[in-house]
Parts: sequence; C-alpha cells; structure tokens
Amino acid sequence: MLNDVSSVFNPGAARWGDQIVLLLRVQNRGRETYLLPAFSRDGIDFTISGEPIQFHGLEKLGCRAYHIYDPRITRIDGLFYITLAIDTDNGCRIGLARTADFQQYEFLGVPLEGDARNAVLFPEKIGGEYAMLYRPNRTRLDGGVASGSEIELALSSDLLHWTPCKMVMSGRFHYWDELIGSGPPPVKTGRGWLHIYHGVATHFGASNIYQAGVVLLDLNDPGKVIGRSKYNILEPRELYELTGQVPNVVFPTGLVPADRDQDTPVDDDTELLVYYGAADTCVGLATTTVRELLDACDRV
Ligand code: BMA
Repeated sequence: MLNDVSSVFNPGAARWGDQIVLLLRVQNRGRETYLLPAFSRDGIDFTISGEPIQFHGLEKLGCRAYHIYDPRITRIDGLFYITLAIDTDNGCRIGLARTADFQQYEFLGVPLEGDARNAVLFPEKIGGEYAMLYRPNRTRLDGGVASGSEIELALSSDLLHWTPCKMVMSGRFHYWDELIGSGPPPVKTGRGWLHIYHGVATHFGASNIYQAGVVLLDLNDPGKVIGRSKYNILEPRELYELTGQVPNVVFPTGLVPADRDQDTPVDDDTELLVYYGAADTCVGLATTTVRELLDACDRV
C-alpha cells in the first residue's frame, strides 16, 4: 500500500463491464512513480485498488525502467492494451502491455525504436492492420523534458511488430499547439476517428501552457487529417490546473463514452467522459459530446 502520496494524475481509462477503470499515475514524496487501478460505477467516485501494478515480462525492456507512466488503454478483441511511457537511461521509450482483468498485466515489449511518448492504439484493424499514433521526441523544452511537434502513424499486423508509416500532423508554431502529442485513444464516429490531443504553447516566458484540442482522422486512412480544432477545447483555468507540481497543465489521457455498453458505436449525441491530469497533481473530469467535438474540428 502506498502512503503519503504527493500526486495522482494522467490516468488511462476504459469501460470494463459495468465499471469504469482508471489506471492512475501516482507519485510519492520520493518522486517515485507507480500505476494503480481505480474502479467506479458512475465515473466520478473511484475506489483505488491497494497495490501498484507489476508488469510480468518487464525484462523484455532490456534496461532499467525508472518511471512507467501516462498509460492509455484501448480494448481490442476483448483484451485491454496499455501503451506506456518509460523513462530509461537511454531516454523515453514507448512500452506496450496487456491485461484481461486489471489484475495481471503482461509487458509485451517496446513497439518502436527511439525516444518517443504519447502512443495510442486504435480499437480495431483499419485496412487489415492495427494502427498506432505516437510522438517521437525530437525537441527539448528549455531546461526540461524531451518533447516533439509531430504525431506519427505506425502499423502492425500482430500488435507486436510495428513499422513507422507516416507523419500525421505537426504543431502550429506561435499558437496554442506548438508541441503536440496524442491524448486518449481515438474514438470511431460516423464522420471519422475523433482524437483528442494535447498542445503546448512554449512562447510564454514564465511557463509552458498544456492545453487540449481535437482532430478528425479519415476512417479508412487514419494518417489523413480531415478536420482540426483551430482553438483549444480545454485549457488551464481552474486553480487546480493553474498551480501544482507543474503549473498550467491540462493533459487528457482517458476517454470513455458515458452510459453505454462498450460494444455500441457512439453517435453524435453520445456524452464523453474525458479524464485528464491537472498540473501534474490531480485528476480532472471534463464532459462533452461527440457532436461538440466534431463541431470543433474545423475543416483543413
Ligand atoms: C509531458 C509529460 C507528461 C506531463 C506533462 C506536463 O511532457 O511528461 O507526463 O504531464 O509533460 O508536465
């Protein structure tokens, strides 16, 4: 059991039977990082399960994992796939894990080479292949962490071996989304794959501002952007978003359609629960609808 926790943020989210599961990123006062599952029937009151997750097979990483964090969860064929960021001596790596029951977790490996973060899986094969969005880290924030301004697409026939495919979208310099990275996994709608991403404005002296926006990707070609919000859809305004371990941060990582069976496709009226890290200190919940997000995706 973890005692004296300093911060709980950036959770992955999934619907599991009649419950919503969050995989919480938890830090203690040693600034060690743990992932802990939490369960809820209404998506608001969560019960945190006692023990931090242990990944079986983590030796496949081939080096020491200092922190495993920012999980994103995608259900594929009844199993839950978890994409992870892993801090190692060689920089940040994407990790891929799997669970059937949120009790046993199997580490499957590192799907792509190189320094990268913010990987998310699409929930089904597209054109015969599994698809993943990820963000190579080719930039470094002033005095800070490795980051990047391009989201890319990788494809796989078996979920284990991945091939980089193409650059999907870039940051817009001087505006709200200069550096970018995927948020929660994409959601299939009648008009395209709806995908929330985060953008960082780096041109303010005192602090970087982490915000969220939305992009629409072609249903049959997820590397093709067909709409993108000009403005952010969520920005730090509340005190718990403005101050904390890292100020001025909203960082969405979990999205669950409200009140529905997980196998029912969403429609425009579907309400969405968006879980996000606030100031790298706590978890926020924002609600919206598919229609509201589609409307925010200006044509490009
Ligand atoms: C990003 C990641 C996130 C973090 C965010 C704000 O680069 O490290 O885990 O929430 O910065 O600090």
